[in-house]
Amino acid sequence: NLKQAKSALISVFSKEGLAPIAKKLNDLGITIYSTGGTEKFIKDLGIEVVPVEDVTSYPSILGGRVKTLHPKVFGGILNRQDNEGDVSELEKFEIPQIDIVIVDLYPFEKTVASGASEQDIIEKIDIGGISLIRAAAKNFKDVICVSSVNDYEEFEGLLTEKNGETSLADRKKFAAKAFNISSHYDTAIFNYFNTETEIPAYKESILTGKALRYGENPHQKGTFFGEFEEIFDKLHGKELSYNNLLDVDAAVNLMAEFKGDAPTFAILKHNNACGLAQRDSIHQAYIDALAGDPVSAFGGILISNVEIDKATADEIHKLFCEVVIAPSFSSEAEEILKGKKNRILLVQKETKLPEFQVRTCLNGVLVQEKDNITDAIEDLTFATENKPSDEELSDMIFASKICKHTKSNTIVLAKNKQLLASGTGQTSRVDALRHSIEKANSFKFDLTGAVMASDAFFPFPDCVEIAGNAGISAVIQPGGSIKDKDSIDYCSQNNIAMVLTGTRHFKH
Ligand code: 93A
Repeated sequence: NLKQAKSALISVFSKEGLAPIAKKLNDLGITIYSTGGTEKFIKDLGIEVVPVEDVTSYPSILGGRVKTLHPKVFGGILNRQDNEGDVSELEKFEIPQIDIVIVDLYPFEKTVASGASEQDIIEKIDIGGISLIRAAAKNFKDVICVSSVNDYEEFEGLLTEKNGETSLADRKKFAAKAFNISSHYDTAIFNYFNTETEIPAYKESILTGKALRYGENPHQKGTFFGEFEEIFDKLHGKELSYNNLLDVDAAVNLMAEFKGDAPTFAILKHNNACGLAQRDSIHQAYIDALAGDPVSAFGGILISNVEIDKATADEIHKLFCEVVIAPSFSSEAEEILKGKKNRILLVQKETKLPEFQVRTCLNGVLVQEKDNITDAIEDLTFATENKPSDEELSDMIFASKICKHTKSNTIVLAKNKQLLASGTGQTSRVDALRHSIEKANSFKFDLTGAVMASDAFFPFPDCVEIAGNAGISAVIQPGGSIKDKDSIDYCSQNNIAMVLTGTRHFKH
């Protein structure tokens, strides 16, 4: 793929270093085409040169703004020599083949640096020259592009070495240099224009995701990067929104805690469980989950750990809810739930969920392992003399699982495998507890004999005091505060059982 050059187009702002090149080309019998000032310079060297106007049959116009921008010039550069159509078009339109393009661009950066006026700076935005460079570099299979004075020596060496021939590798290397020049040049122009604005440098996304209707709010754009279909079969309903996806994520992670357990139903809002119950039938589990907070359930995300049957679907159908997730739906249940056009029905497949979590942080990302510890009865330390009953023990584990999947600070109150109330995402644990008690009271739950779970230790005995006054009889918490003893003593004196898990479950 050596190629003998027969013609060259030279258009350079700085004529420095050009003389030996022009002479070399002339010695090799290469025809030189050139623009105004460059043409005069070469002619003055006593070297034969064809004005580009002779090729285009058009004068340089608009004070030089348009001199090489012509199909006869760009056709001569961009034609593919192995393409019959291109070759015959060159003949038809009398376009000369151009094998070498030598350009030195208008000195844009230097002009900006000199403190020139805006008008002078704008005039130094090279249009024709940059186009010549891009065209020649694009067509490196046939054309060699010399785009900088710094490359004259290397180029002259090539000409000497191979008597005007160039290899494909040479041409591709010079094309790479050319795009380096053109990209740098345009970046300098961008930087100049961007001094009064603050547009961040454009970066093309390296990932392709699924554009969502919008992000968290309608004025935010949003995209999902992931394989939704790996985890779910979508049976019905509208497109999932950004918030739906986050709730679905929260729901499947929460329900993973109850995999293989008795029928369990959860209702989530804003990523937190607002209702959750475990019963002998999924129908009853749904009814008792809903009873936990029928107000929050409106527009919620529903998830079951077993198949949803007709009886359950009949109940769910009375509720306005966004998404229903289950490992399967009976055919009758599916029909019933499809009765609302927008309601999203998802069958969760047996896929394993990812082991890592990623989120943005400042100008980077945070990656962490998932919280994979689920508190179990055998891991508990009994802190008080008075031991919890079996019911209290299993309620505490139940509450602790919910706690783990609720935004910190969290307090979860539960009884008889039913979530009574939780305080979610509060800045103090006391607030979380107060909120949960108030909420449970508002739905007329009797807290006597209820259990309390906390996602982190109690720094003071205030929480157990408030809980004790509300009738709570057992407390599960990680422990580890230097003042653990204050909380434990209070429990001992007030006939409250306390167990320690040793594991904190913050969720931010
Ligand atoms: O104003 S331009 O953008 N319009 C053009 O069509 C054009 N073609 C080449 N400037 C153009 N050039 C530039 O002219 C070259 O990049 C080079 O910097 C300069 C050479 O002009 P002259 O040969 O007249 O000194």
